[in-house]
Amino acid sequence: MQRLELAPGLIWWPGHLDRPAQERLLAAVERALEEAPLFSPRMPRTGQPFSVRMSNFGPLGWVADEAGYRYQPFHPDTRRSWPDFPADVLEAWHALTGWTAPPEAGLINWYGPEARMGLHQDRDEQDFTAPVLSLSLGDTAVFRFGGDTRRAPTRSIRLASGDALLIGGDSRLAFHGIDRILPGTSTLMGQPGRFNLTLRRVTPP
Ligand code: MD3
Ligand code: FE
Repeated sequence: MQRLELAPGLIWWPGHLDRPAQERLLAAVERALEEAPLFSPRMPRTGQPFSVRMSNFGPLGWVADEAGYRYQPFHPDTRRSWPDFPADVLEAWHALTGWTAPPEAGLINWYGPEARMGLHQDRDEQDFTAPVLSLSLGDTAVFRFGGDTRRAPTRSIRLASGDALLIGGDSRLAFHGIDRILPGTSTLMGQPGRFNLTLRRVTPP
């Protein structure tokens, strides 16, 4: 399969998951969401909700509210532990990262037709030596990435259903975001929208 290095440490596998694997992963995500429903994260200070809705699996989940951005072991609304990682997710992590330790956090992002994610850095983890792995399901997204400062030039690629993206090394602190999704570009779900799963280590080695 094609493996493209978009920048040092930023590796893209278009179509890593075939259609049956996408269907299995989608079913696992839907099962997790019955236990841990999508919540609306809010901007610290303002309390303004994100357009992206979220949930998590794994021991730790990323949450955002007036108190700030953080990882915590329970759902912000139900207060229950996050669901376990599906076996397929752990398998993709080990196969693509080569990391021995399993992921600790599995953020589930849901993009409706109007959702977007502004340019940001991922820096709420205590360990930046471990990579981040992203898996996309459903409608194609316009993904933008740049450098370590907000002003650095950016490039865009389209992330389609089944694509995997590994972010590590010199790209780990790159600014990135989702400009928009392209509703109706995938037949995986019966409705427009996109799931992105990001798998991360959070605590120091
Ligand atoms: C580049 N999610 O959850 S995944 C996020 O498609 C996030 O939902 C986007 O950015 C999404 O924080 C992009 C790809 C990704 C994830 C982490 C990165 C790209 C990254 C960290 C550093 C640089
Ligand atoms: Fe991010």
